[in-house]
Order: sequence, then C-alpha cells, then structure tokens
Amino acid sequence: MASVEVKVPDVGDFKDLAVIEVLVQPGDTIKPEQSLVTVESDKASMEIPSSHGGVVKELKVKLGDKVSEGSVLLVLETGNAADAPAARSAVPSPAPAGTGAGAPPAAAGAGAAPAPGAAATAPQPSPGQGASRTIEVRVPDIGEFKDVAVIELLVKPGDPVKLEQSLITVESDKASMEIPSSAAGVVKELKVALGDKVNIGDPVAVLEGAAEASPSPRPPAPGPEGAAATAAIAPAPVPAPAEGGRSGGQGQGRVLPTAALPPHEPAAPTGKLPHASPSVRKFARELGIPLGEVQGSGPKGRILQEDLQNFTKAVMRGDASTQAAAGKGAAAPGGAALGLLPWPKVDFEKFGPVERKDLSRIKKIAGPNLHRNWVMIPHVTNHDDADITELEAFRVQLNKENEKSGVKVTMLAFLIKASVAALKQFPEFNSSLDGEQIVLKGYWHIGFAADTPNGLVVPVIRDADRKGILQISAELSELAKKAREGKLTPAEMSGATFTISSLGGIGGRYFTPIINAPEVAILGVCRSRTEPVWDGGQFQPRLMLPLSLSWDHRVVDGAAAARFNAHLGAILADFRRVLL
Ligand code: CAO
Repeated sequence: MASVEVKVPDVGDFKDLAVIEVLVQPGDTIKPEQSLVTVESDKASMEIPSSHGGVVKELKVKLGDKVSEGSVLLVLETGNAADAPAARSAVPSPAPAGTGAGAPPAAAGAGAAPAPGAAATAPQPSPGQGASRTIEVRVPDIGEFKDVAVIELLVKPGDPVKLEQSLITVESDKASMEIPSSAAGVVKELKVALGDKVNIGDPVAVLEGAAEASPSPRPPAPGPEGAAATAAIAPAPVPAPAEGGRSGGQGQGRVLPTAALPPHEPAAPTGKLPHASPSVRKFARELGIPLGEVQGSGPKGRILQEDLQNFTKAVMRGDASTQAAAGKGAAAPGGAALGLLPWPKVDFEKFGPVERKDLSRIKKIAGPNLHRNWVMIPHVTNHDDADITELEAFRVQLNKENEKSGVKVTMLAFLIKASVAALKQFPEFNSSLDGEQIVLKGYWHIGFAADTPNGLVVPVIRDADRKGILQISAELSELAKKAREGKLTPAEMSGATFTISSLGGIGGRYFTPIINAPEVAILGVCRSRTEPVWDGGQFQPRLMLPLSLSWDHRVVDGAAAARFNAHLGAILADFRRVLL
C-alpha cells in the first residue's frame, strides 16, 4: 500500500477555482479518471479527475475552498495494478455542472495542443478582406473534445461585441464553456445555430469593423509533456487582454483571471448540481438566485437565462418563494434545511382537459402565511364537545326578542365571549412567543375567520372583553359583510390575540385549524348536533358543539390545552360562568 496525493492538474491559467461539489468521500474506492470534485470559475465549470485509482484516505478540500493547479485534493491509498496512474493523469476533464460524475472521460487525442487557456482564438481575416476589419471568429483549441454542442447563443447579428466577450456556450458531457470573441466589432453573421456540433477551427461568427486583432494565431502555451498533458478541454478558452486592454502580444493565451466567486451553497453537497452554463451560473450568483430551485426549460432540463428571469419575476410577484424565504426565522437556517423534494411537475394536460386560473390576491397573500405558520409552529389540536343545549335555547329566545333590532345573534358571538373568559383564566393562550420570552397581552382582541368569494380573511373584534353579546353580534355581521365585499381595512384585520374559525354554519365534525401567527392558539368550531348523552342514569338528547383547539406546543402544554377546552365547555354549558 502506498499513499498518493492527487493534485489539481494543469487547468490553464485558471486560479482560485471554487470547489462547488465534492464527488467522493473517505473510504470510497475510485478508479483512475474518476471525477473527484467539480470546480467552477465565472467562465467554466469542470470536474477534476483522479490521476490514480485507490481508496480515498483523506479529503484535503471541502466545499467553497479555492484551488489552483497543484493544490492537493485528496490522499489515496493505492496498491493494485489497476490503480496505476491514468495515461492522462495530469489532465483535468472539465465538466458541466449538472451532469455529475460518471460520464466517460473524453477520449485521449493525439498530438500536442495548447494547454488549457492557450486557446487559438486568433481571428481569421476573411478571404480578400485584408485590413478591411471583417474577421471570422473560430472555435479555439478546446483540447480533445469533439463535436461539442452549441447550447447558447449569447449574441446576435447587429450586436456590438467587445474583445473576449462570450459569443456562444458549448457543452460536452464533462464541461461547459463559453467561447469568447477574439476581437471587438459588430456581429455581421453568426455561423452556428443552437444544437450545432462544433470542433476546433469551426467558424463561430463574422465580425465587422473589428478592432485590431492578434496578428497571428496564438502560439500554443507549453503544456506538460506528451498527450496526457494535452487531453484536457480548455476551460473557457478566453484570451485575456494584455495590460492596457488589448489582446495579442504578450497577453495572448492567458485565460481571464477567475473572478472572485462568492461562496457557492449547493443544497446538498453530494447531490447533482443544477444544469446550467457558466454565464447562467454567474448571472444567478449575481442576483442571488438559488439555482437549485429553478426549473430548467432547456434541453435535458438545462437552466436558461430566461428561466432565471421568469423565476425572479414569479418571486417578485409573490407567485413563488425561495426555500430560504419560506424558512426565514425558522430555528433551522433556511427552509432548504427541510431537505424537501421539489414540487412535482406534472403535465396535467396529458391526462385530460384542464383550465388554469390565477390564485386570488387573498390566496396569494394568505398561502405563504399559512404555509409558514404550519411549518414553523408545532401544532397540536385537542378535540372536545361542549353541551350548548341551554345556550342555544337562550340564543333562539334572544333572537326572537330582538327580531326588530335587525341584529341576529349566532353561536359565534357567545363563543367569542366565552373564549375571552377562558383566555383570562389561561393567559398563556392570549400571548405571543418572542424569542425566549412569552408576551402576555392585557387586551382581548378576537379574530374570526371569514369565508369570502376571494378567500379567507380574519377580521378582528377589538376589546371583546368589554363588549356585550349584542354589540359583538352587530360588529360580527358588519365585519363579515365588509369581508365579503372586500372592504376590510388592514386595521380591521390586525391585532388579534386569539382566533376562532367557525364552520358551524356549514357543517363538519372536527378539523385542525392553523394557528394565526403570532398568536399561540386558535379555536375551530363545527356544526352542533343533538346527541344522546349519558347523565348517569339515562341518555339525554343534548345539543353538542364540536370544538377543536390548535395550540403552539412551544408555549402551551397538553394539560393546559385540555383544561382550556374543559373550561370553555363549562362556560358554554352554563353561560353564567362567564361572569365568574
Ligand atoms: N352549529 C349549528 N349551527 C350553526 C353554528 C354551529 N356551530 N354556527 C352557526 N350556525 C348557524 C347559524 O345560527 C346560522 O343559522 P340560521 O341561518 O338558521 O340563522 C347559520 O349557521 C349560518 O351562520 P353564519 O355562518 O352566517 O354566521 P356565523 O356567525 O356562525 O359565522 C362567519 C359568520 C363570517 C364566521 C361565517 O359566515 C364564515 O365565514 N365561516 C367560515 C369560516 C371559515 O371558512 N373557516 C375555515 C378556516 S380554515 O380554512
């Protein structure tokens, strides 16, 4: 057994490449040429293959590290003949992010080629053009890669381009890279189309009015000896301008210095990276778009620039939210920590006709709030029944007496009043959680969920403790009317300390209402019905009201919740208790 340090091979002039994916771990048995890490600059992403086979003893890099040629990636224990160094051991196999490890390395080619980055992008004057400044830009030396697909056209006829501006993106199974312009000028003609396969020397574009370009093809930069040294595809063969801003001369053949890359935060270190070209990745980084959350619409799910634009628009409109935003404030750092699968994408039309409708404005606002509350609050729901036989009789009587007043009293008004009494008895249900403190409120504003044609809203009866049943009933019907007409003001929907969601007018037995943060509890009520209740001697027909109390287990305990429900039930069974 011998130990071998596997280092970053010649990657041209690229320096400080960020490690964005670690593809192996200690204990893994790997073969020569197997991809070890994915690194990325602002112009190319590539996989770095192993020079040897063996067992990974120690990883010397982690996500976010910066590496350059010669950086030690890991230590291998070697022993078998099969672990012998690969013929192309010192050669990087640049890789497109997203294709992951496992794709076969490019076949070794014959003959010397420029080292990575020493791309021969020298402009080729068009026949007969001489100094006319019409220049044909060709595919530079891209190592041994053959028939690489054009996946992006970054310019179009009429576009002015600068020296080194990327013209197209090409992709093999191991690398994606941008082909830069070897001259400045105006694009007269594009010689490639999306999906075309190109090779070294193929024309990419014709530029007009081109600024002075290199007088001669760039000499290949000396690479390591032998074919092994030349097998690498040149990652982003971008010639850098010499000092002073022009290419050519001494500056030729140098790849653009890698821009300082902000730390990449892949959702899962060993997962597949999103499939996107370097420029799209760069754009995503600049805007802080989590690439892993964007659905690609390009071939094989590749993420295109317009996918990023559409994603950003959807987030800005509130139609979508990033995992990080969804989890903001959660104990775990960001919703991504939930490690959820992406939302299923189903082609519904495949199964039958469908109609698409935008969510209502209220649903768009309420949805993310409900989602946050459901995910962030550890809900528990206690179900109970309250005997409201006498209370219902009183309510009916009251409505008869008040027929002319125009104010109809429903069970909800009694529930509000009874809830206030229970909240006073159990103050932690009338509180909010603020970090490690509970904020106990000295006011009792009760929200009630109102079903409207556009969705759910929660108007609030303020100071319900100071109001009688008739006043509460009058306010209820006024607020419910405004809710249905969409005329509630924000003030009428804020400040609640506890909420009641009554489905009593509709039906059902029990349900789990979602707590309306930052409140800590919510009472769900369903339709009352007459049931046989054992009174110790016989069954009596009693009108029973189903209660469902959801509460935040961070603030409230189960015993307190059971007591709250029992107390509430007792008040509803004998409403005189509200005075106690
Ligand atoms: N058991 C039996 N009958 C009940 C009842 C109960 N628990 N609660 C109400 N009723 C009766 C009322 O007495 C009324 O009967 P009449 O028509 O004979 O007078 C009828 O049901 C309709 O009442 P209502 O719903 O109009 O009035 P309300 O005060 O009970 O509720 C409001 C008002 C605005 C809360 C309600 O209309 C509403 O929107 N409820 C839906 C709430 C909701 O969607 N919750 C779900 C949230 S989670 O998605």
